[in-house]
Amino acid sequence: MNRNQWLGFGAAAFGAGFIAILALRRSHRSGQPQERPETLAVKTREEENDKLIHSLVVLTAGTAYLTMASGRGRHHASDGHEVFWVRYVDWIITTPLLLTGLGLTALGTPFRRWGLLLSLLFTDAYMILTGYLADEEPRDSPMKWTWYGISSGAMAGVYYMLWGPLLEEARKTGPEAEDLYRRNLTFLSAVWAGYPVNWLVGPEGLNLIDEDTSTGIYTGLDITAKILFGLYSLSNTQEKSARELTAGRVPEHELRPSPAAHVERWDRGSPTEGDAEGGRARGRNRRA
Ligand code: RET
Repeated sequence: MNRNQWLGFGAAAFGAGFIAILALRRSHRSGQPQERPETLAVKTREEENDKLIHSLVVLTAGTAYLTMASGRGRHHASDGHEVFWVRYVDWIITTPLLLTGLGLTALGTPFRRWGLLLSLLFTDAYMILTGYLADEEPRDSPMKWTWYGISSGAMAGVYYMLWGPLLEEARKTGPEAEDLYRRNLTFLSAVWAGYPVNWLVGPEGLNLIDEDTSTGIYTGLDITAKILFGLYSLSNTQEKSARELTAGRVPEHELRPSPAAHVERWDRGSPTEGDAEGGRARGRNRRA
């Protein structure tokens, strides 16, 4: 297939993926404990988050593919090569959304380590921006490799935060959250690693593979990182929610539609009640 056929295929796949993600329901799952009609009528907060995040990701990517397939979303850099800038716009929107979903799986609530979550999203956006700057450089310029190195360093930072402090937080959230986080993280880490490799061997980098092949690989990676990952992550969350709802372990304020409003507070404890660590531990327990 040539480049334009791949792009058209991508646009169609994202259209279908968008519908598939919106249509995925807990009730259709077989081999799960039988749910009562009351629990089938509601969603958990996590299910709602996952469905919204993954449908926005797929919608964004589908728009980028349609733009590219219709011959737009690209321009000529200073040495005349084509830059598909819309890819970077797509990635700078979708990758932070994907990491927010993963981060929420680990933390349960963003308030626990919001600085960490923000740093993760910033480092990720920085990785995409510097990758774009690498693509803008003339193909024989040493600055291309400088930006590529900086972007790869940022990617290492993203992996460090995901496999270090966030995995630790998932452990504290509970065994089910840790299991879900580990599975989603493994999937995501494996697929994301393909992007800098495709860039490196493609026309942007060492030019070992041609434009058509490279576009085909990006299409496959994008479908896997967004549609397949979205369906995988959402169905994992739905299974976890089904177990929790059947066991009556979901508090009212976590249900959607929510019967009661709930304000999350960060309780550090008063100075007379002990040290800062004590306050933090109490905050954690109250949430769990
Ligand atoms: C670039 C080239 C410069 C070096 C690095 C890169 C990494 C890109 C990544 C993109 C991920 C995109 C995803 C999109 C789908 O939602 C910019 C290719 C490190 C990791 C997951």
